[in-house]
Amino acid sequence: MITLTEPIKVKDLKSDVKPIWCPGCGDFGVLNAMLKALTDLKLDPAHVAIASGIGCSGRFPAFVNAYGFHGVHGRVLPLATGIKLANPELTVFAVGGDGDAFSIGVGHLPHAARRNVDITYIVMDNEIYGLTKGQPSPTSPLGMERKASPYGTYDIPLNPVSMVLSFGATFVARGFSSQPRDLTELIKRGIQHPGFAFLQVISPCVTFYDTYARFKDSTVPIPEGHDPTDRSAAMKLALETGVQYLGVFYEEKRESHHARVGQVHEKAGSDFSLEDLLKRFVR
Ligand SMILES: Cc1ncc(C[n+]2csc(CCOP(=O)(O)OP(=O)(O)O)c2C)c(N)n1
Ligand code: SF4
Ligand SMILES: [Mg+2]
Repeated sequence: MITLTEPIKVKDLKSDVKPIWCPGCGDFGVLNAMLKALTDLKLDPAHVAIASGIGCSGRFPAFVNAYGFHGVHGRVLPLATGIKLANPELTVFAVGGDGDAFSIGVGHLPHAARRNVDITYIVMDNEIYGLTKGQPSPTSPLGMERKASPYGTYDIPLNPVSMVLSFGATFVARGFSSQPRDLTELIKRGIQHPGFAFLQVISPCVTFYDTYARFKDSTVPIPEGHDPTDRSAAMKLALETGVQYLGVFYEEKRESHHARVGQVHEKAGSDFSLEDLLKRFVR
């Protein structure tokens, strides 16, 4: 984490590109919380990189005055992993939507988690495909009736938090875009976590599936006394169906992916040559 000696203001971190999200979109709350987290931690924007997939949420990097890469649909995690490996000094974010993360891109999630890639992954979960006008996503609730599912959806939704816990992620949290102060703190903890920090952020799509009222009534803070180093206790909270808990479910310190990769390269030393490796395996 490379920081500035002088404070930096939120306005300095806003790019000249103005968000074109619909007024009231939850993604505004996530962007504001992210900008506040970056300023609170005095992160040097010249050492911050934000990668994204495709979707309304995928537009995110364009609005921040830092390095950004709007990648292709579902490939944000390989992209962010590559950025971190190439330059471990950077603070790296992966951002995107529930479709990007849990549908087309879901194959990358277990591997980023088990590798403990030192990035903060923020999934703006609106339980729908916003950009493509409201098709059901893997987190849409059973029976959701919208224009693209007029008779109701018939598949049960994925549970992102329990899924990522089972993949061995070392930091797992859930926030809500309409609780900016708590969300800022979660993002700061994710940045400071030296490994894969996964944040599911409830971020309603006011245009195609307005869930503000539902989540206002069904979200509660994680109970005081929860031990975030206990993965089974975290799993129990994640599997709760009556309410949606907000806060840090789980946190564990474990060596990061780039640290281990660095050690292997050091061990291989001058014997390591990509050319030799290719000769051995490519005929
Ligand atoms: C390979 C590929 N398949 C399909 C699409 C069409 N597409 C664009 S965004 C999107 C879904 C976005 O949903 P989500 O990730 O939840 O983001 P949101 O818009 O809700 O923020 C799809 C299917 C695409 N761009 N590329
Ligand atoms: S369509 Fe939905 S997700 Fe996309 S900008 Fe509008 S409110 Fe946000
Ligand atoms: Mg979505």
